[in-house]
Amino acid sequence: MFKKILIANRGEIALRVIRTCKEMGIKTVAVYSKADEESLHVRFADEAVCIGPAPSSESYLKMSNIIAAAEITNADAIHPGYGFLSENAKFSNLCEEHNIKFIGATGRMIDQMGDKANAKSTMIEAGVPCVPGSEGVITDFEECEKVALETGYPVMLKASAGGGGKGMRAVWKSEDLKEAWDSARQESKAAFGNDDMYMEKLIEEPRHIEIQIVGDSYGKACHLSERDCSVQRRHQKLTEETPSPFMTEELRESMGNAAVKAAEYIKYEGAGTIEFLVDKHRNFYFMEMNTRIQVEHPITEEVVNYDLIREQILVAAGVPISGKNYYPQLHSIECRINAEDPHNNFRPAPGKVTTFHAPGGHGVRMDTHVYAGYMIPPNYDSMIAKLIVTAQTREEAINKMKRALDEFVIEGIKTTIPFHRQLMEHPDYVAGNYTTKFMEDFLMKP
Ligand code: MV4
Repeated sequence: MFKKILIANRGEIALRVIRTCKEMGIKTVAVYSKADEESLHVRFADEAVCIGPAPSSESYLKMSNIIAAAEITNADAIHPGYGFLSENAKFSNLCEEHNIKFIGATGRMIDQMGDKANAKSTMIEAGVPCVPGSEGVITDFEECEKVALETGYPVMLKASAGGGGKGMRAVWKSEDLKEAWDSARQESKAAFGNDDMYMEKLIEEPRHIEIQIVGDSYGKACHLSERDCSVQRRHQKLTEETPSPFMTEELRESMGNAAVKAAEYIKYEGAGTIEFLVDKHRNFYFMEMNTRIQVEHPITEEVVNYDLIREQILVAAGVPISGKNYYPQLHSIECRINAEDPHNNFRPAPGKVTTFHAPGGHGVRMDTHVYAGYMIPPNYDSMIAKLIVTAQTREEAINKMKRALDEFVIEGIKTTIPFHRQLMEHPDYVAGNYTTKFMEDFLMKP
């Protein structure tokens, strides 16, 4: 078992990993930028190393500085959290070259699943349902036209290097295809240095339902059921829940088995998520695979009573998984609290937190690094807390979330608390009747 783990991340996820390490008797090393000198993960860790100035490119993305920090503190493993270098193949390989265990996917696996067209071809081989469309990457516009006719409009053009909606275009009629093809490739080239495109039949008003999986180093994988992440704004998840209000036991079995089949086919090791699009007829299709722990992992932990960070560490240390699957025994909802102003188009609102009163009580979990007097740096992601509530039923969970949000006092900056409070009263949300289109029609009341 590892003696010392360096956490190559910041904020709430760094605290999350440090907490589980402490429970496992594993020493911890925090890395921090100059802007994070006063951040909690620095204080909670056994050791802390400053790896550079505020900009991420000079600190949390600076591979050489992170490896150096691991070397001088003699860490035998690195946990990357999510974001930053968590899905960077070069960094995963660099850790391996330095004999430091990367608690995540291998560089080869990251490359294989990060190339979306390749990931899809792999899933087709594995027998996982995929959206009909092109066989891999489209070479030129002539083929693009041909595939669109074969697929049938509307179609979705997607960047193979993409993710999160960049380089993606919905095309409803053939006369719009050329402009979409050119602009999507241009956007993808600019964002990822790669303009490989693939095409799919457009799934109208889909739900985003993802399956948590864990694979061990003996070729075994299991699933821990679903998370419904359909409430998104500009491809940013705002709130997630499990079980999905759209799920049936039969659909959960089919999606869970497909996710385990995919994980075992690629011999996936560690925690991962298979994202699916689900249409109104409850057909599900592979969308993307994430080879990291995700922001929303706590709702799964709460309903199946399982520590996913602990499992990541055990699997990385060569411990086999039990092999059984996990099904929700409760209902859990997560609200992402961002330093943004929901009354002003969710624009970022960094600054100093003067008051921070976190909610508590039965079934309330608060994953945050923020405290009264903390200065929210403008350099990083705007998420400052995850409020997670868990109850016997969805109705009780929604009531608990309303009560917890009413208790939650943050002064000195604007936050998305008012948005979440209104969401919990929105009739379609309360009815569980929402898709990825939901936020397009959501209007904040003053
Ligand atoms: C789709 C789709 C409809 N049909 N693919 C958005 C980013 C990336 N995760 C893939 N996405 C989509 N792919 C087909 N064939 C609709 C979306 C989509 C979406 C998916 C999940 C969550 C939110 C979304 C918001 C807009 C579009």
